[in-house]
Amino acid sequence: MTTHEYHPIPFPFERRDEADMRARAESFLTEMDQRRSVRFFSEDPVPRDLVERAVETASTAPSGAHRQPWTFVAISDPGLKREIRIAAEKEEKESYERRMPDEWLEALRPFGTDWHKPYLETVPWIVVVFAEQFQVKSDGWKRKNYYVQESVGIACGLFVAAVHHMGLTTLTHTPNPMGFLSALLERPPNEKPYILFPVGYPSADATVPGIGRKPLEEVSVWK
Ligand code: IYR
Repeated sequence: MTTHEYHPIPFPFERRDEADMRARAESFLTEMDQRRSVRFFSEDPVPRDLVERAVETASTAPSGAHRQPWTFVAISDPGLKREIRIAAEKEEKESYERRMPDEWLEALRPFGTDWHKPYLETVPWIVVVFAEQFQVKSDGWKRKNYYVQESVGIACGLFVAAVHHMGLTTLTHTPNPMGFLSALLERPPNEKPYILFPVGYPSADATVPGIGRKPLEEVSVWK
């Protein structure tokens, strides 16, 4: 068992004055509040290095025992994107037509979503996030990971923020069930598909639903 020796925070962490903190907090909030989930994507290409930066940002997330239990599979190959669209739509059609209870369909009705996912084929990048349930070494040795759901969820949040910050857009897409992604992307059984992010520019005629966000009073309690 090795120990991680503690050392000083490796950057000049200086206390900012409160005015500076307020300005930074406001400006970050304003920027994040401008993020929208977009379902209509342009086919315009996005350079790979931008997606790489978003993945690296996501991978700064805190994780249980620092296992970083995530794999981001970034797909630009047109044939693979097409296969993903076909497989996702097959599952989604089954879900919308048979698996999802009326209450769920009712909740989604205002958004007008259905089983068609054309953007999966046309968007420049699909990033599929896999959650590593346990580590496996070549000799078959296994080691459990901890707080995998929480860790990967936080990483995905940072990914969404990074994509937005650089001027691109994405959609949190969870085709259900997602097992087909393990097969298509040839991921090992210790990794479970978690979320799929189409990443690109919004199309010129992209629209978003007219929804607002809950105000602070509705999402917080102070004691
Ligand atoms: N996975 C489906 C259904 C869906 C479910 C929820 I909850 C949403 O917020 C949106 C969609 C789909 O992607 O259409």
